[in-house]
Amino acid sequence: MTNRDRHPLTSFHWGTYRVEARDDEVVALHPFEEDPDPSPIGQGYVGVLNGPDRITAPMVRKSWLEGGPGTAGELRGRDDFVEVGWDEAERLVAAELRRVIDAHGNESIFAGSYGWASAGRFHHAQGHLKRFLNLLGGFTKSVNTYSLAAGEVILPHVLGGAEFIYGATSWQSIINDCDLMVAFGGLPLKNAVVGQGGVGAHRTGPALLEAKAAGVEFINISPLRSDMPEALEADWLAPRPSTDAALMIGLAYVLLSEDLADRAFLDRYTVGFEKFASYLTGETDGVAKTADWAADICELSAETICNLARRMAAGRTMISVAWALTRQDHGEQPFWLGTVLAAMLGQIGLPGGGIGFGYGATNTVGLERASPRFQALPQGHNKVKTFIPVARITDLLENPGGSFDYNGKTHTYPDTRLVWWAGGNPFHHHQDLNRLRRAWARPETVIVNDWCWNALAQHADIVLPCTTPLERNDINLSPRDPYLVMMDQAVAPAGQARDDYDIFRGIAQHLGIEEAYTEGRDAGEWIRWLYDASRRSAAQTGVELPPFDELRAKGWHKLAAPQAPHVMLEDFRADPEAHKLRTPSGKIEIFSERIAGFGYGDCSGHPVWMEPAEWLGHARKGQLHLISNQPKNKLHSQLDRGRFSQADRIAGYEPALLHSADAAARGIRHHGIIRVFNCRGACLCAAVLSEDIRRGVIQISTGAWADIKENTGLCQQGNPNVLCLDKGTSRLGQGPIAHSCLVDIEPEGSEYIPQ
Ligand SMILES: Nc1nc2c(c(=O)[nH]1)N[C@H]1C(S)=C(S)[C@@H](COP(=O)(O)OP(=O)(O)OC[C@H]3O[C@@H](n4cnc5c(=O)[nH]c(N)nc54)[C@H](O)[C@@H]3O)O[C@H]1N2
Ligand SMILES: Nc1nc2c(c(=O)[nH]1)N[C@H]1C(S)=C(S)[C@@H](COP(=O)(O)OP(=O)(O)OC[C@H]3O[C@@H](n4cnc5c(=O)[nH]c(N)nc54)[C@H](O)[C@@H]3O)O[C@H]1N2
Ligand SMILES: [Mo]
Repeated sequence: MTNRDRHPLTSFHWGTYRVEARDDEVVALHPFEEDPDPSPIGQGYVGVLNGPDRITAPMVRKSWLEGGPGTAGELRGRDDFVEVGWDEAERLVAAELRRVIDAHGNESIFAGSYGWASAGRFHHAQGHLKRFLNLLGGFTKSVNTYSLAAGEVILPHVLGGAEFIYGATSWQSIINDCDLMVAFGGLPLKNAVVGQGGVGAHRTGPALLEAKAAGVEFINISPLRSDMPEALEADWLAPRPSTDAALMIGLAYVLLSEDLADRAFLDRYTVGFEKFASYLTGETDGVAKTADWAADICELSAETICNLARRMAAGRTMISVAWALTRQDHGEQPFWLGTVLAAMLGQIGLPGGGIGFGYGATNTVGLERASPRFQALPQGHNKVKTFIPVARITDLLENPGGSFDYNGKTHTYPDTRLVWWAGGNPFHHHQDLNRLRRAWARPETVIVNDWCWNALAQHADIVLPCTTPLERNDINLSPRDPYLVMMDQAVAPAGQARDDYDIFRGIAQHLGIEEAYTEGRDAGEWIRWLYDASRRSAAQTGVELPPFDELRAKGWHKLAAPQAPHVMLEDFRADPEAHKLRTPSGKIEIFSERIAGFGYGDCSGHPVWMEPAEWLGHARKGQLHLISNQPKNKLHSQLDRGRFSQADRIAGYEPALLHSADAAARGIRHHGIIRVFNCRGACLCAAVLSEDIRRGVIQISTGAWADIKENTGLCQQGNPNVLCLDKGTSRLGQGPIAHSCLVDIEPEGSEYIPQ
C-alpha cells in the first residue's frame, strides 16, 4: 500500500477519490485506483469548505425574524440575515411547523425538494426531510425528475415501465454485436462522468473506445459536434434543435416506403402500427411525412435522411435517444418515436441492437452490473395525497386551488404556506427564474438546508447549515454501481454545520418526535443497520457482500458483473406471451388507446410532430436557439465557485458557444462580452466562437449561480435559466422544456435592437 492509498475514500456522484487533508483542510482529491477514467470535477472541493461561500451558522432573514412568518416575502434574496444559535433555529422551525399544520394542514407544506444532493446511502438530505415530515403527518410532494419527466411518463404507456431507462442493453453487447450506433443528442462524455448515487469506476469512455476498435460506427445527431468524442470519428448531423421528432418520422417514412420495415416484428410484438402508417402516408391529414417533409422542418437534406434510414436498416443498429430530448416541448415524442423506429427495424431484444434511452447521459446507462436491492432509510408514510409534477413549482406557488392535468387525471394545487428544500437548488434547476422569484415571494416561510450561500439559500427565511460528504462518515451503496465504498470523514465540519440527520433530530426533539425519528440510532449505527439489511437482501438474490467490518477495513468492494452481456427486452423477444409487457396490450404500443382516451391535444394516440413553443422554424430575425445543457466542469450548480469550475470562466464570465458566422453577423468577437436576452430575462456571458456548433444555435451550460438580486431580470453570472421557458411538455408528462428556447444576443453595451 502506498501512502496515497491510505488516504480515506469518499464517493461523489462524479467519482470516487482518496482525500488528502491537512489541518482540517482538504488539499487534494486523488483518483480512486480502480477508476480507469477519473473525473477532475472532485478538485472543485479544494478550498471551498472553509471559503467565503460557506454557511457556518444557522441564519434567519431579518424581516422574517422581526415581523414573523409572511413578512416581506418580496425581499427574499435581498434581505439581510441574522445569525442565531442552533437552539433558537430549532425552536423557530418547530413552532412554525406547528402553526402551519394547525392552521392550514399538512398539504400546505411543500417539501417536494427535488435535487441531487450528495452521494452516500445514509446522509441523503431528501430522505431525512421526508422521513421527518411524515412523522408530522406528511407534506405535498413532487413526482418525476427534471432529467426526463416526459420520458418517465411516456415509457410505461409504450413499453410498460420506466425501468428501461436504466435497463439499457450493456456496452459489452454493443461492443460484441452492434454495427451502427445512431445517437439522437449524441453520446456526450462530459455527462457520462456522472452517476446518481456515486461512481466507482468510469466505464462509458473506455467502452466507446472498445466499440470503435470493434468496428462500431457512430452517428452524432446534435447541434454540437462535441456531443460525441472525437476519437469515434462519427458522422455529425446537426438538425434544428427540438425537431428530432420530425427527423424520426421522416426516417420511419423512408423505412415504410422502401419496404425496409420488419413486418413480422411489428405484427408479433407491437400494436397500432397501421394507424401510425396512415399518419406517415398522409392518409389521416393529407400530408405525407416524406424525407422532403422532414428535411424542411429539421434542415437536413432529404438525401441525408434517406441515406441514414437505409444505413440503419442495413445492419445491427442501436438507437440512442438522449434524455435532453425529453426536456423540450412535446418531449414525450422522441422516446416514443425512437422506440417505433427500433420496432420498425425489428431489432428490439437482439444483442447490440434496438433502442437505449440516454447512452452517455450518465455512467450508469449501459453499465455491466448486478442490481441487488439495497436497503434505503425507511421513509414512513405520507398521509398527504397532493403532489405536483416536479417542474410545476412556479405554477403551484402562483396558483393555489388551480387545477392541472397529468397523465390522464386532473389534480388541484394546494395552498402552499411553507416551502422546505434540502438537497436541491430550484434557483439552479427551474426555468424562467425571474418568474420563479416573483412566485417565491408568496409562501409565508421558506426553510433551506444547504452548505453554501447559493441563490436558494439567499432566498430562504431560515437557513440551516449542513455538512458535506467530506465532513461525515457514510457508505456509497448504490444499486446502479458495482462499487461499494466506505466514505470516511476527512475533515471536521466547518463552523456550526451539522449533518442533515442531526438538524432534523434537533427539531424533532422540540416536537416530541425524536425517538420516532432516530429509533435510538446515531448516524454510525444507522449506516451499519443499512448495510446489514442490504447484505441480507442481496444474499436473497445470490449476491454475497462482505461483513461490515471487513468492508470498513478494506474501504471498498466490487460486485461481480453478470456473466452474459445484458440485452434489453431479450425475454420479451424470445417469448412475448410468457414475458408480456405491462402495457394494456402486453405489446409495444405504437398506438396507445389509453393515451388517445385522455383526449389531450398535445399528446395523442400515436407519436406525431408538433411545433414546439419556441424553435428556429418560427424565430424572429436574429433570434438564436439556446441549448442550456449540462456543464462539463461540475454537477449542476454544485461547486460552481470551486476552482475547477471557475478556471473555465473568461474574465469572470460564463462562456457562451456560438457559430463564428452568427457572431460575425452581429459584430461579436471571440471572448467579447455579450448580453443574451429574451422577454423573460437576460444574462451576461463571454462569447466563444466555433465552427463546431450548428448555425443559429447558442450554447450556455447550466450551473452558474444565479445572481438576480437586483430585480432587473439580468443575471451577471450567466445562468441560462433566466431565459428558458417554464411550460410543461404536454398535459401528459408536464416535464420541463429547458431546451426549447429562443434568445437574442448583442455585444454588451451596444444599442443593437432586434428586429
Ligand atoms: N436550463 C436547464 N435547466 C436544467 C437542466 C437543463 O438541461 N437545462 N437540467 C435539469 C436537470 S436534468 C436536473 S437533474 C436539475 C438539477 O438540479 P439540482 O439537482 O437541484 O441541482 P444541484 O446543483 O445538484 O443541487 C443540489 C443542491 O444540494 C446541495 N447539497 C449537496 N449536498 C448536500 C447535503 O448533503 N445536504 C443538503 N441539505 N444539501 C446538499 C448543493 O449545495 C446544491 O445546492 O437541473 C435541471 N435544470
Ligand atoms: N458533467 C456533468 N454530467 C452530468 C450532469 C452535470 O450536471 N454535469 N448532469 C447529469 C444529469 S442530472 C442528467 S439528467 C444527465 C443529462 O444528460 P443529457 O440529457 O444527455 O444532457 P444535456 O447535456 O442536456 O444534453 C445532451 C446533448 O443533447 C443535445 N441536444 C439538446 N437539444 C437537442 C435537440 O433538440 N436535438 C438533438 N439532436 N440534440 C439536442 C445538446 O447538444 C446536449 O449537449 O447528465 C448527467 N451528467
Ligand atoms: Mo438530471
